Amino acid sequence: MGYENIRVEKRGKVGLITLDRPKALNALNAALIRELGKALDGFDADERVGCVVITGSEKAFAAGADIKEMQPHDFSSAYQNDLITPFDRVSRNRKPIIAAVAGYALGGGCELAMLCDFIIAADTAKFGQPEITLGVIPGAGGTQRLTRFVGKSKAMEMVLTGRMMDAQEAERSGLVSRIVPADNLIEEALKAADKIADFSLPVVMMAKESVDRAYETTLSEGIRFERRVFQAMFALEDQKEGMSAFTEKRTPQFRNK
Ligand code: CO8
Repeated sequence: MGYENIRVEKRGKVGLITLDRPKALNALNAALIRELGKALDGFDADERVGCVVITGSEKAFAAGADIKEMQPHDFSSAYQNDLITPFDRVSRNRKPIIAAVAGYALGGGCELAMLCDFIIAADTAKFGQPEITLGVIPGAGGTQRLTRFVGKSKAMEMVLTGRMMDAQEAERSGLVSRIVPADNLIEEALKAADKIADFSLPVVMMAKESVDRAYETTLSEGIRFERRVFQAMFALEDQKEGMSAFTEKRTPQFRNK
């Protein structure tokens, strides 16, 4: 499939997706969201890919859902041509996804970044949920995920006023894992992704699944889940290799088994 709204490439074991609608600041229209799902399907099925990076441009990761495309909807058409459910595809990805964010990550753009497993921000990044200024509320998890990331007070202020957060505030609040200079953003995100892709893929996938459980269940159930997964890992060749390599003082060669 050819892509018109994103660029898709492989850098070694990393799948790199670049949102590419520069004239609309990477606004997320239905076609872009479809293409994003298709690209993620491809990387999830490709056993040579161990991690994915989603990025945008210097000016915008994504300035939100495409307002011009949404504007004509009434309730019935918004419901029937549901833009949001296909967006959930990002959170169902089994391999890790890093969001590399420079510039604006607003509305659906902020929600897309939060659907990824972690966010590396350029020092130019700006996060916000400005939907209230358009007469709506966030629709792809903004009121829920932002609140879990930054707490009620800050999330409430951002959702109710539309105020943006800069990269420093986003890091302080726990929304992003770290800040890097804008010029090094892709390099740093790819470096982190490469590191992940060099580990055992089933272990990486189960680590991601286990951390995600923390958002879905009670502490005691999450701990029980983690313990079973930990014990099950002793059936993997990669556990034998990882622990043997440590005792033999050599670098492990994981075979993803
Ligand atoms: N949708 C459509 N077009 C957009 C969007 C957008 N979200 N954002 C920017 N553009 C377009 C502008 O219309 C403009 O196009 P044109 O040149 O044809 O007029 C072009 O991009 C450049 O934008 P600006 O001239 O406005 O650039 P500035 O640097 O002056 O301003 C801003 C940058 C501050 C980012 C400004 O463009 C802006 O406020 N954009 C809208 C931000 C916003 O409100 N986002 C929330 C959208 S609603 C939403 O995301 C709901 C999500 C629901 C679920 C989503 C599931 C996918």
